[in-house]
Amino acid sequence: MDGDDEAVALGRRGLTIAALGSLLVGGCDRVAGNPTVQGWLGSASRLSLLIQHWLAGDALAREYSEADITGSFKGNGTVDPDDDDYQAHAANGFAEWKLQVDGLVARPGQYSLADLRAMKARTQITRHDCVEGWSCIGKWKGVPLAEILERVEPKAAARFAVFHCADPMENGNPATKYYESIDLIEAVHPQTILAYEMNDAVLPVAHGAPLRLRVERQLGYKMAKYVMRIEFVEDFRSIGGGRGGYWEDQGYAWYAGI
Ligand SMILES: Nc1nc2c(c(=O)[nH]1)N[C@H]1C(S)=C(S)[C@@H](COP(=O)(O)O)O[C@H]1N2
Ligand SMILES: [Mo]
Repeated sequence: MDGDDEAVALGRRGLTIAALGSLLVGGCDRVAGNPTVQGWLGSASRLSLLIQHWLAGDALAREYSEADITGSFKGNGTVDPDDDDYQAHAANGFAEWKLQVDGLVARPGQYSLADLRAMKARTQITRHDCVEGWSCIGKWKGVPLAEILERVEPKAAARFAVFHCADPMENGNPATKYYESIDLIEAVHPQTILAYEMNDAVLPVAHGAPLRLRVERQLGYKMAKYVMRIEFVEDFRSIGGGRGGYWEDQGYAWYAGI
């Protein structure tokens, strides 16, 4: 682990893991009285989501040691996006690439890889479980998604983060690009990161370069590779097939908790 990984404070504005924990203990009154939390969790339904998530078993996914890392981590699904824009960025080492963050946020932003690398980083060695029945252990380094939320400030109506990816899933057809979504509670979980490194090297194209999501308590298909844009929304019914993700639209569960 990196030195600065230890205390994953959820930001300058004071929303820390400890604060989230005390919300559970302290109950609704404390939330209602806390204007920082109110901005994100402004409604009773969001608070109940928070409580459900944090009470649903172990809060952190297991982390492993260097010795456990799988020798050749399988690349699955798309391993080289069939998209001209993406290929141009890849040819250029993603030097001109920027992550777009927009939707229901107070301050939409665009972040280069250098910008993301300058933010707080987290490193974690975790097991990736694909719904197909295989698992690999890998080491990931990236920026906690909570850091991005701190910067863009989701509005009270925002409930989900939607990850728009570069890769078309059917014959280069841009209407079939991979996408995924998680709720804001999962978004601020300390192990939810946007990874730009894998096993101490720059994230390879096969594994989602330049940036891929890690959501360590859920199955592999939630972990969007080739993330180009994060959109904050109130609901995802108008996106893609309306079920919150490419595989969800084919019938997989939206909540893929392990
Ligand atoms: N953009 C995008 N993200 C994706 C996929 C994909 O095809 N495209 N496949 C998903 C599935 S099913 C799995 S198991 C993992 C595979 O990640 P890996 O290639 O690093 O093993 O990525 C997930 N994220
Ligand atoms: Mo998967």
